Amino acid sequence: MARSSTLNIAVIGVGRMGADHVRRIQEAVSGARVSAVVDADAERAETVAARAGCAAFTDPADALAAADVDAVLVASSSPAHEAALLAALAHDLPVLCEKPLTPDPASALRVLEAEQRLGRRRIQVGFMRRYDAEYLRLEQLLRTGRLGRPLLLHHRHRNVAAPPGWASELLISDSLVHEIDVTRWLLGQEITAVTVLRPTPSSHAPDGVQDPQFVVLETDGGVIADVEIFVNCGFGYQVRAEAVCERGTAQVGDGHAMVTQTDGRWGGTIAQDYLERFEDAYDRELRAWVDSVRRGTTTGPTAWDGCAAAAVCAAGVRSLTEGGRVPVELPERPALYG
Ligand code: ISE
Repeated sequence: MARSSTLNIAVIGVGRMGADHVRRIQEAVSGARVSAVVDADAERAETVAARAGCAAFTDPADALAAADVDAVLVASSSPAHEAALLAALAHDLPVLCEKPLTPDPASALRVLEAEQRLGRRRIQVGFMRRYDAEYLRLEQLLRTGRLGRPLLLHHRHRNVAAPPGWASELLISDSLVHEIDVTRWLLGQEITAVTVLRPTPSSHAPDGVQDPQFVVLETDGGVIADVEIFVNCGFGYQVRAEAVCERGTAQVGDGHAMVTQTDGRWGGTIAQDYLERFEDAYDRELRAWVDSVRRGTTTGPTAWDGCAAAAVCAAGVRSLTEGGRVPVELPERPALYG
């Protein structure tokens, strides 16, 4: 599409994340507008559409057939991603799809194959840590080689409380999936095996939910990455990473934007959720996506990145349920993804 014209976006799924993206497109992104919103909950779709001044649909197919849709943002629940992605590809529309690409490797592969049949990249996956200023700095530093070869990564990923009904597997496929992507991206390596260790669950975790989990990822470059994933920690939203390299270490995510000292104490505040902690990263991600689509290209994390992450998640879920170290069954990387 011509750079000067406004990009018309259909947002599929307007729960918490999707509604925030609608607001973001209206308030923080130039060169784009929301032309349609879709949600299985008609009332919710109508409410968000009224605020955005656009059309409301309950069926993605109807929205994608509309004349004023140039691009699609998928923010529905992950089991609904495959249908939405295949529909967008059938219309040859660029898509930004929230993570995970799909909930399992088989459906991720079907999406990957559909994009390959199109012969060009149309999908960007919402691995938004890659747009966070601190993570970007860490990636750039590692790339310069100044710290030498990376040996270990330590990740911490804590949420205040998981949504009701959150199962143990979702800690892997919905939360840990970020660290899986960050590890691949920071190192430029593939993850080859996963071990999930199960400490005694927190008494604040719902009955039967394994929270926290301690995960060990092994890469084909010989790096070990560990991840504490704790989604009912109660006190704040924290996402941190430390790279240990041959000549030094680098750490991001401490969130010490401001430290106050008064009355014999020092301290700061801890963000309470990801929309707050990663607000700038989401803005940067959306702007980058809109800019690339308006230039007629697709950049950012690919469907292959989504597919590789799905393979690692599947190994993680097997390790969680069966115990032990599980090798990752990674399909061959198709030529389209370089
Ligand atoms: C959520 O979907 C996210 O993407 C957050 O970054 C993550 O911290 C949270 O655990 C997920 O549920």
